[in-house]
Amino acid sequence: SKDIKRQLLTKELVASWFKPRSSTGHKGTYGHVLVVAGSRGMVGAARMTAQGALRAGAGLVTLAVPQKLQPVVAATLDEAMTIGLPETEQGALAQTAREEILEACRRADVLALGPGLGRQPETVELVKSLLPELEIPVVLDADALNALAGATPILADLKVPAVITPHPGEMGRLLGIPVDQVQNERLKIACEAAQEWQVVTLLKGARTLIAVPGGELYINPTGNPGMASGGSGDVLTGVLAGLMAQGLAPGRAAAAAAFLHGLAGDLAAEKLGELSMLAGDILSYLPEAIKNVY
Ligand code: NPW
Ligand code: AMP
Ligand code: MG
Repeated sequence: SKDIKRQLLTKELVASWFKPRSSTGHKGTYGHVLVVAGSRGMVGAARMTAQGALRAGAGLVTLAVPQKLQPVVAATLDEAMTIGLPETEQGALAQTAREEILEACRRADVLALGPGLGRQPETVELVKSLLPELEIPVVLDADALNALAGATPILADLKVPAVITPHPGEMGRLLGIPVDQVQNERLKIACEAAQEWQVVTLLKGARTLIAVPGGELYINPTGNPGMASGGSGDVLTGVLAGLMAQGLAPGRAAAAAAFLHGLAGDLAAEKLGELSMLAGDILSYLPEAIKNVY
């Protein structure tokens, strides 16, 4: 791993990946993100993912949730379209949601899958049977990753570009190793995961790492422990999918998302303090963070 090109992310580097919006651009130009997320008790994860994609500049966002959650997400998210999917008695996605998700994917440019889905066996089976059928790039986070613990060949066999965004706990589950081991060998583990599964691997936590298969290893300097509270990662997943929808390659999209998300967190901490800032404040400061580089 000594020959891997390490790059500390900077404002200038991230800025160089963005091109100005064409003056004649329309919403179709900037891509359509499909977010499949949420379950009873984890509605916020779904909403914050969709809002992250919107704030990152996606042209259209559709949020698909278990059907009983649709009224509440529709009523609280003006800019996103919503879909209600078949659900289990416990309010998580049912296996029969598969065809409807694939149908919605045909109208989208990128799929963000996982935040707040929960770990019910039926939802786990849904995720595992859905992934081999995908035909658009995908961001896998949270319970989509938990569903793949012990089933990582599904990751390696994906026929579409993919980014995984595990926190150290999720990475430990995926690899079947303790969290300490992930933290003690973050660099090696991120690079090996990217290489082995051929997916862009964004390993979260202080100094988030982004390993691109056969390419760069980016190190993110932005962010602060004020971001260590519920929902922060869900926002990141949305931002990342929003950047991919606009045409950034998955590796650059992941690196730019980590940088901008951390910068928004730093601006929020500066104004509100690390203790009181919320994940929703990361969303509120994203425009200012993005204006810094774009
Ligand atoms: P420990 O024990 O705390 O030290 P889980 P989750 C470890 C949804 N959410 N460094 C941690 O370690 C998510 O989207 C919904 C070291 C523990 O072992 C998911 O779907 C919200 N260790 C679902 O909830 C808001 C770290 O990982 C384990 C670490 C569960 O996701 C909240 C915890 O991970 C949430 O986003 C680090 N940096 N980070 C909503 N409002 O709807 C984590 N660990 O069990 O996967 O729990 O991350 O909360
Ligand atoms: P999640 O655990 O999925 O909610 O993701 C948490 C998000 O907050 C990730 O983007 C982390 O990188 C970020 N984060 C958490 N703690 C810190 C920290 N101490 N320093 C910088 N970023 C952090
Ligand atoms: Mg998370």
